[in-house]
Order: sequence, then structure tokens, then C-alpha cells
Amino acid sequence: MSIDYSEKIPNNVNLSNDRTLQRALEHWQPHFLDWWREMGPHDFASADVYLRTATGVDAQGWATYGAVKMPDYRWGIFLADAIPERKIGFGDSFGEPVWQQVPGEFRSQFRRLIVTQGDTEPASVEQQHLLGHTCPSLYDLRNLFQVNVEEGRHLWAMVYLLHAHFGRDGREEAEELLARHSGDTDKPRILGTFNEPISDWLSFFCFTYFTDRDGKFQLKSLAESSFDPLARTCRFMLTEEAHHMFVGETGISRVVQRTCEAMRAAGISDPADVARVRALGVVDLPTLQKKLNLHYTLSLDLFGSEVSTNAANAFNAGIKGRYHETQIKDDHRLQNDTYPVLKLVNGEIRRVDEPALTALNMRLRDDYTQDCVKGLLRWNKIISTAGYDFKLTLPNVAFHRQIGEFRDIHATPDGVLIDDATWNRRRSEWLPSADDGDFIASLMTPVTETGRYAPWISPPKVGIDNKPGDFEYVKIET
Ligand code: BYC
Repeated sequence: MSIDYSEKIPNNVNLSNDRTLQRALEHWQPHFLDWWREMGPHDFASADVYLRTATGVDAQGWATYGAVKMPDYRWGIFLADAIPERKIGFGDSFGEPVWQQVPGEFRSQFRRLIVTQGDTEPASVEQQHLLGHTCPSLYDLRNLFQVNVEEGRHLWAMVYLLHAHFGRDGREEAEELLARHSGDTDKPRILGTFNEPISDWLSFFCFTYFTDRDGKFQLKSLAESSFDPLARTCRFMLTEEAHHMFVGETGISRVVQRTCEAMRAAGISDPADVARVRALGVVDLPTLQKKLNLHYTLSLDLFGSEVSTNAANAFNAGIKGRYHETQIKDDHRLQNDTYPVLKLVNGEIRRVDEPALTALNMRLRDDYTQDCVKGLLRWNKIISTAGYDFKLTLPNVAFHRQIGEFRDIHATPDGVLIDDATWNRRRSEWLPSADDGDFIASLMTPVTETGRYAPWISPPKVGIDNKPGDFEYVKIET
């Protein structure tokens, strides 16, 4: 179904046929816009940004590009096309027709997950509130804003479900999604990671690489849901999400590229010679490794506990499936299966077989880690092609955890358990220190001339929508 842009709220869900729902959402719309003005990108409201806007929901040519002032962005409600005769793919109701309404017995579980998913979207916009002021180029500034407006749209996606399927509770939850704020001491965002500020562009690239990728895996699991409107909403969100991870992967690639070029030009043979590399005004690879350690482990926490009855219940109920559920060759019920889980046993990290149902968070996290590795291979290729013997790695999953099996212990990035004193002494070898933060901050001077880039990052290989290198992605009024 095509998207109707003549409506106050663009949509492809026939909103005008349900006047009560339409009125309720039109009542929420100005609250969203107030939130955007206050908590969204600081300044730049009058800038013309070269943004893509969804115009269809099929894979081919689903978006158009054009200059838009962000507050005028057409946030709307877009569901991927229904799959005819779709059947439930897992859990107790396997093989039955999917649901168009939420069954009463699963209402609170669905609400909890939809609210949790919805909460992360505005949270990420809030975390990046000030980033525009230190953009390394107009190209990057435009990508930040594209990510921000689409996270705003993902909030709309969840708010639509809350309004359409959860009555008064849903409307109240939708208001709460605008009342909690990232890092707020009284009303923080639900998941810990989304309360950490993203105050420099290296963090932004790591966040879009690692945390948006958690988004991909959570959305993929929810796209398998028996509740068809949720599945269809998530399927379309995934189309938008791909660009966010691209921003992260290519952002880090461009940082690595620039650092290697600068080291070569200066005749530096040891990438671990931090002081000499920093003197060149580029990001040294050991500091980048610390940033990767931080954002990867913060993102691992988003999968919840390795062993979780919540996850088992959600699977049995048909609420949340596995990554690529329909392609997995098994009974999709998992009653008698096991899955190896990393656990702390007698002071050692060991793999222990657990019932597959309770190990679903661990399984999804393993799928996620495999996906994360791909970027590291690309970044390491840039480093080795430049002739350097240095490898970026993912730390052990026991390192720096606040959720799950390893939250009460300390481990090195190699997975060696250590005591508190050793952790406190060595922490800054593995995670960004205040000094590292100061150095990164010192690089964050804005570059807003067309076609120019900050000296610590290479230009992209291709422009957005194939635009030339000197394209003015953001027209900033002066
Ligand atoms: N922080 O059994 P447990 C994205 C809570 S990112 C705080 O261990 P469960 C995006 C948990 O809520 C994707 N609390 O785990 C990316 C529960 O509390 P209650 C977001 C946490 O429930 C970038 C208790 O601990 N989507 O889209 O199986 C930009 C025990 O839970 C945390 C989703 O997360 C934490 N890290 O799984 C923009 C999908 N972890 O209920 C957007 C929806 C756990 O006992 N959410 N807890 O009070 C879920 O599927 C699940 O809620 C979780 C946790 C995977 C998060």
C-alpha cells in the first residue's frame, strides 16, 4: 500500500478510516514536535538538510531525497506489506495464523517489549543532542540528522502500536516515552546504555556500529513476532536501520584510513606510539580500540541476561523469535534443546549447556557478535594494507559488563578474571580515560565548509545519493 502524504500524519495504515485512532495520534503529534524541538538536534532547526524520506515500503526505490528543514520532516507510520497467509513461526502456537490483535493473555508482555523498544529511539536522539556543533563535515552532519529523524520515526512506529492496540494504557505509555530522558536522574531511559552521553563523533560512529546493530538484531527478532502489525512495523524499520550501521562502519573505516595515512606520511612505524600519533592530530589506534571496547560491551548489555525466563516466555508466547527464525531448521519450539552459555563456574569462565529456551538472549547475542566481527575484518584490512602490524579486536564478553552473568566480576579484554585492585589500576589501559576523552574532544572542531573534512577523518568513497564531493548536504543559515 502506498504512503498517503496528504494526511496530517503520513501513513500507509488507512488511518483516516479510524477517526478515534487518528484523533489520538494527532493529539500526540504536537507533543512529539515539542519534544523534538527541545531534545532533538540542538540548533540547526532552520538548516536545509538533504534528507531521505520514505515514499514506499517495498525494497526498490522506497525513499526520495531532498532538502528539508528538520522540524518539517514528515514523520509517519509505515508498515511493510503484509505477507499473505502468514503463519506463526515459533513457540506454543507454531503453525497457526498470525494475530492482527494482541491476545489478552500476552498483553502486558507485548506492551513491555514495545515500550522498551520505543524508549531507545528518542533516547538515542537525546544522547546526540549536541553533536551537530562539532561535525567533521557537512556530509557527516547530514548523516547524523538522517539517523536522528529516522530514530524519531521509529518512535512513531512504536507509538502507533501502543495507540492502536493498547487503549488507554498505550496512550499513557506514549506520553511517558516523551517524559523519560536520557541520563535524567529522576526519569532516565529504560536501558542503561541509552543513558550514556554520546558527546564526540568517535562515540557516534561506535554507537551506530554497535548499538544500532543491537537494534538490528532486536528488530529482526521482533519481525518474527506472531503479532503481525509488530512484525510488519519492524520489517520496515530494518530498511531504515541499514544506513545507520553503514554510518558507523564507514565512519570508523574513514578514521582508521586517515590515521594510517598520517602515520605513513610521518614515517611512524609503531601505531602504539600514542604520543607521536596524537601529535599528528589523528586518532591513535589504541584509543580507538578502547572506544570499541566500551561501546561493544555497553551494547552486549542490551541483550539482557544470558539465561532469562523473560526470553523463554516471550518465545513460547510467540512474541519474540530468534534471528532468522523461519530459516532455522528445527522444531521452532525448543522444548528439549540445549544451547551452550558462557557462565562463571567456580571462578572460571566456562561454556555450560542450558535449556535452549532460557538461553535465547545468549543465542541472539552470539549472532550479534558474529555480525560485529565483519567490520573489524574491514578495519584491520585497511591497517594491514597500510603496512601496519596492529589488529583491532572485540573484547571477551566477560569484560566490562553491567548486566548478566559477569556483572559482579572483573575480567581483562582477553577474558582473564582479575580482582578489584587490578581492575582499578589497569582500567584505563582498556577503556577511555579522562585524558583520552580530552584528546578526542580536542579534535572535535567543526568543519562546515562544503567538501571539506576534519583532519582526523578521510572523506567518504561515495556521496549520499551519489552526490559529488562538493555537494552542500546541509545549508546552514548564517
Ligand atoms: N538495562 O531476563 P532479563 C535500538 C532488565 S536497540 C536495564 O535479563 P530480558 C536502537 C529487563 O528489562 C534495541 N535493564 O532480560 C539502537 C528486566 O526487567 P523487568 C532495543 C535491563 O527481559 C540505537 C530485567 O532486567 N530493543 O533499537 O530477556 C539507536 C531482567 O531481564 C537491561 C529491545 O531491547 C539493560 N541493559 O531482555 C536507537 C527489544 N537488560 O522486566 C535504537 C525489546 C535487561 O524484570 N526488549 N534489563 O523489570 C527486549 O527484548 C528485552 O527487554 C531485553 C532484555 C532484550 C532488553
